[in-house]
Order: sequence, then C-alpha cells, then structure tokens
Amino acid sequence: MTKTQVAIIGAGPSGLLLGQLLTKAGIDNIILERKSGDYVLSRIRAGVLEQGTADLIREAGAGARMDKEGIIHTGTDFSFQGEHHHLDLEKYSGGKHVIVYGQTEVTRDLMEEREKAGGVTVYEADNVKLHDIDSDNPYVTYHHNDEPFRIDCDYIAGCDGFHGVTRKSIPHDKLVEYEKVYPFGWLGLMSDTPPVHDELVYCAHERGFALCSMRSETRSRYYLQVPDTDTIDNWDEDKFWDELKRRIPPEMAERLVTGPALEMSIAPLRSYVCETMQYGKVFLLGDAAHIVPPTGAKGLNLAASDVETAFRLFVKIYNEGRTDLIPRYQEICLARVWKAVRFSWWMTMFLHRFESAGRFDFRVQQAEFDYFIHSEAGKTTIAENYVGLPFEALE
Ligand code: RFL
Ligand code: PHB
Repeated sequence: MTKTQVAIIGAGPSGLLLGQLLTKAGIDNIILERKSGDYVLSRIRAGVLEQGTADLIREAGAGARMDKEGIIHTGTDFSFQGEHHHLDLEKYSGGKHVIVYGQTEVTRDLMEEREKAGGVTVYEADNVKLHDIDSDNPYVTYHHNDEPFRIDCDYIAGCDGFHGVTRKSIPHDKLVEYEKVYPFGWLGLMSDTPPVHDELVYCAHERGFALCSMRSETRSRYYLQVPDTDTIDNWDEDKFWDELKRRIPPEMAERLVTGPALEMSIAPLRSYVCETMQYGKVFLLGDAAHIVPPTGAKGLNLAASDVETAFRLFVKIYNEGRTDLIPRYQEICLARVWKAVRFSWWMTMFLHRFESAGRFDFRVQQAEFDYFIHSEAGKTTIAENYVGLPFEALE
C-alpha cells in the first residue's frame, strides 16, 4: 500500500500541470494514467494559450521551450463569405495577447519536468477505482501489468477528461449537469506546410465554417465544419483542401500551400458543464468537469484556470489548514466556466452554418458579423473573452 497527499487521475495537461505545481510546492502527489505516455502525446488538440495559462506553465517550471518556440499573436482574423477582417486583440483587450503553442508540446514539456523532479506517474494504470470518497480516508485502487495496487490519500483530483472515471464515482443523484450537443463536428488536418496567414483566420461561410490555424512557421492546422453524420471515410486530403479553398478568402485560397496530411480526424462539438466540481474529497478539473466547442479556443485554458484554483487551495489547506476554503473551489471555477461556455457557444453560433437555419437567419448572422466587426464595443467583447478573463483569488 502506498500513501500520498493528492492522488491525481489522468496525465493530460490538467493532471500534469497540477502535479508539477504541487511537487514544486512540496505537496506529495501520484498521477495514474490509463494510456501510455506516447499515446497521450499522439493526441493532437489545442493550439492557443491565454496569457494566464502561459504564466501558470512558467510557474510550474515548464515554460522555457514555450517562451522560445511559442508564437505570440496580438491579433486574430475573421472572414464572412470570403471578406477578410483583422481584429487587434492587443488594442481591444488592454494590451493582452495569446500564444500559439500546441497542447502536445505543453504536455511533453510538463512530462519532462515531472521526470526531472522525480514525480511519480503510473502509465497504463488499468481499472482505476475511487473508494470512500466522502470519508476521511479515501483511496484509489488500480491494476498495473495485471497486479493490483492501492494508494491511500487525502484528496483525489479528477483530471481524467470527459470519459474519465472520477466524475462517474460521484453519486449520480449529487451530479448537477448541463449539456448541449451541436449538429456538426470539426474535421481537422495537420500538415507540414507554411500557414496560409500569419494570424489565425476564423471563416464563416454558407458552405460551413473553416479555421486556419498553425503550430509553427512550417506546420499548419486547418479545420472544416462537417455534418455530425460524416465519418473520416467520407473525406480524403484532396477533398479537404478543395473544400477549404472554397470557404476561406479567395486571395488566401490562391496562396494556400497544400501537402500530405500528418493527421486527419473528426471531433464532435458539445457544451457540457458538471456543476458538482467538488464532492467529499474529490475535485474535478478540466474536461472531467466541462467541455466547450473548440471555436473559442477555451478548453485547455479553462482546464488551466481550474488547476490554478485547485493548486492555490491545496497550498492553503496544507500550509495553513484552511479546509474552510474548499467550497470556494466550485464557486470560483463555475463563474469562469460559465463565461467561457457562453463565449464558446456564442462563437459557435456566430460562425457556423446551421442546416435548420433559413434565409432570414443567414441575413441576421451576416448583420451580427457586420456589427461586431465594425463596432468598438463588439471588438472589445470578442477580444477580452478571446484573450481570457482574469483568474479570481481564493479570498
Ligand atoms: P484530457 O486532455 O482529456 O486528459 C485526460 C487524461 O485522463 C486519462 N484518463 C484516465 N486515466 C486513468 N484512468 C481513467 N479511467 C482515465 N480516463 C481517462 C486520459 O487518457 C487522458 O490522458 O483532459 P484535460 O487534461 O482536462 O485537458 C483538456 C484539454 O485536453 C481540452 O480541453 C482541449 O484539448 C480542448 N481544445 C482546445 N482548448 C483550448 O484551450 N484551445 C484550443 O485551441 C483547443 N482546440 C481542443 C481544440 C480540443 C479538440 N478536440 C479534439 C476535442 C481542438 C480540438 C480538435
Ligand atoms: C488549433 O490550432 O488547434 C485551434 C486553434 C484555435 C481554435 C481551435 C483550435 O479556436
């Protein structure tokens, strides 16, 4: 039997970031991850970091490569039916920016720092189960190489994503949940080609939404809105590039450099919030507690803001005995979560094509775009949400 202070379930960005911060603060923790380290690194996901997220990664001691290789973006672009507009994020957010640096790289940097610090991560931990979570002696069991193990702990941090085991371990009648599923997904393609533009370009088009993003000066990431009935078999690279060219501004389509796909996959779009972010000795962080459609680039950033609140709370608990602050976790996180859920939902409605929408709705969408992109208030609203709302202090 092993003992630790905080048992962390999941070695995605939430689990690794929390683990690294706790280790640096002298709080003992063990991470249990169902998959192998290589598998975790093979998942291609987020690309945009808010300044608050970047600061927390630095605080965890894992920011050196991000600061060297990440690309600072002081603006972001939009297009409607091929008409291109620039939004100066820095100007409209009081001087803030975002950093383009892939989630895969953040994860790799955190894994490396954890290894250097001697932190324990058990990869390929099967059949993780949580026990006595509302008692003073919670514990976690799992199998590794078919052998059973048990970890006794003070607290359990559920960083195991939307399909994880932690949320399912909270009694069903205690869970307060909200969900909205959108009737489409995003088909993503990664290629070693130079990005078509030096900013991200969010494109609304009657054929459907498209996004031009990037990972570096030589690696592009593009997305297309596709019906939720599509599977990857409906698509191939040539069809992807042809469709992308139709949805982006014509001058960009002309200069778009195409190339072999390193990866192509479809992600469904949903908004989900579990308001029970703390129960007994269990805390839920990141995708385990909430999912947002990727349109606002908020998922990973929300995960980081949960980590920041949980980390500050654990420091208060272990250094000052402040268990009275535990209810503040959910309160602080949910206020920020719902604002990010709202922004991601709004960006999704603002930019996507809905099959059910008629000619009238399309005109309203066009007017909304025209308004937001030309009004100082509209630009401020988009910019301050996109760069990220401030973190709230525990007390
Ligand atoms: P993760 O990354 O899902 O990690 C959870 C980890 O837990 C493990 N696990 C278990 N381990 C042990 N036992 C079990 N029973 C377990 N069940 C699961 C899993 O193997 C995994 O390793 O959750 P985390 O750490 O909370 O991180 C959340 C982010 O990954 C997510 O919010 C973002 O990727 C969302 N997202 C974006 N967020 C942004 O902030 N900016 C973006 O630009 C952005 N773009 C995106 C995105 C997500 C996308 N997809 C594919 C959903 C673009 C896409 C296409
Ligand atoms: C990405 O580069 O993967 C990305 C960027 C911005 C988004 C979503 C995904 O809003």
